[in-house]
Amino acid sequence: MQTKKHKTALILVDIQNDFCPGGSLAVPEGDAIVSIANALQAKFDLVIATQDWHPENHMSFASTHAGHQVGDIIDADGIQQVLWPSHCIQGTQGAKFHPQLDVSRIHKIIHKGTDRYIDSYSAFFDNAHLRSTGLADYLREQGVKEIYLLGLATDYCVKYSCLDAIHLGFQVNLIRDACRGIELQSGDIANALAELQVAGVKIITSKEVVANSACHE
Ligand code: VGL
Ligand code: ZN
Repeated sequence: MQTKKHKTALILVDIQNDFCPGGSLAVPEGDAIVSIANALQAKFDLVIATQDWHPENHMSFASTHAGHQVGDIIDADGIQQVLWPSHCIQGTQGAKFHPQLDVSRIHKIIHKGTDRYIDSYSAFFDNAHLRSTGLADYLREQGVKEIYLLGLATDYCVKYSCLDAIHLGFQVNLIRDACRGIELQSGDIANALAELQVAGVKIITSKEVVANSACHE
């Protein structure tokens, strides 16, 4: 019998209504990843999902800042902050997981962006790296050394989650075809993938996940 080298976790990033078509910060084809997310869950020891989970009047909302528009970039204590439409407000329909997402295998949900005064793209830390969400400790307690990420959006939350995970010492895989990006500027998705690869993230496809898991069975 083959023993597994280490535990693997799948992290489902922000598969929420507001990031899907019809939502307030809709990512093009955001809902196209849901069936892949569902199909892959059983291949992993652990499944974790994140939710962008903002209070009303969050600092990342353009509506919070008089005289500002969606897409403006402001300086927030030395950190550049893009201003977004209001999205993923705690407890609202827009903050819920996409209705077709299989939530029955999710072991833990991580909420982020809960502090009104600071944004949090990463699943691990706020944008100033002041506060941890507890995800890294949870993964280590569970014996997870390697993580796989998919979800929304490639050029924001997926990207910053991957970068933090690399710096925390995890082996990191991004499942490319199971992510979609916002592409505020054309080229943002390609640039994010290139930057992640240079940082040490393995860019893979869902087919490879399925093929590799078949070898271990
Ligand atoms: C996200 C913009 C604002 C994301 C969250 O999930 O990528 N993007 N809040
Ligand atoms: Zn947000």
